[in-house]
Amino acid sequence: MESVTTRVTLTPRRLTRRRARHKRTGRVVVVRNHRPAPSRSCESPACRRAAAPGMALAFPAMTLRRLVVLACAAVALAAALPARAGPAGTVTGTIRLTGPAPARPPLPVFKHKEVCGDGVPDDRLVVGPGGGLRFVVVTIEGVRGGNQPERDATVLLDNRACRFDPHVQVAEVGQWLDIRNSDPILHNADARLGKETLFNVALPPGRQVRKPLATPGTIAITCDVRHTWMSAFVVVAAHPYHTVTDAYGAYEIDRVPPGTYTLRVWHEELGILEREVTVPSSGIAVTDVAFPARTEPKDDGR
Ligand SMILES: [Cu+2]
Repeated sequence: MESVTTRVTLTPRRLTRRRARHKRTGRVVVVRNHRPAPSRSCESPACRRAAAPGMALAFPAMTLRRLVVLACAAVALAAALPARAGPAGTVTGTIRLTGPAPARPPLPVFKHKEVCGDGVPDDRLVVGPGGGLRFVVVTIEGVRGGNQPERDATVLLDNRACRFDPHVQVAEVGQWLDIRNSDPILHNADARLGKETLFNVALPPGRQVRKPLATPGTIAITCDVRHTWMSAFVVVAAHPYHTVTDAYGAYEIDRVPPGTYTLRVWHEELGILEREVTVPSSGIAVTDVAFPARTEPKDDGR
């Protein structure tokens, strides 16, 4: 068979097809290196260098540009993050109620039964497995030189199924409280810090309002639309060393600078307990706390 030589320029995919075809016919194909034509938008010096013949580049010009943008974004993000200076430990443990768990029947509903039903769970004293207490606020007091509060963050208090959700939460000074009504009925949020009324807002269905959290303390919130069973607490801390216990009564506070501090435990009905805790430079300090049993629901006069 006569051999024929042809000079062509092919893309890799077309080259593969052509080679397969001429392998059968015996025709020889001489292929020059294929180089994509420079983009018309390639006008910067860096881009022209990338497209110049003979240059061996690891990334196309557009990828380089994206890498530069990503690097700048990473530098800006690192500058925005709070400093994590020095060693830090973790404080963990369980908050329990001693003795048998008291019976807490659902709170009776007097209004809007078509939405709320005949009763709602009593979140004011929730005892889990092993006596673990839910909705206990745990804070570490006396940390000097630690992280500052994370300002401008937002926490949410929802009105859902005729309850405030969550029943207890912690925020930090300088943050915002969003209050939303996800129910198809009117609610209200009457917020008090001690004897001072912070705000009192009506919440028609679907409405959401935002309030500043400017002062440390425990904010008690109720619904004045004759929903006497509704209550919530927002504890505003002046530092980031806080948490709320889960359904097992467990808690964990991490990134605490080493030192000896006061572990403060607050429950809306059981009161306040304090323990000394020594945080190591790394690792975990375990501190369990137990409240004495109390069987009678709190009489809040409502
Ligand atoms: Cu309500």
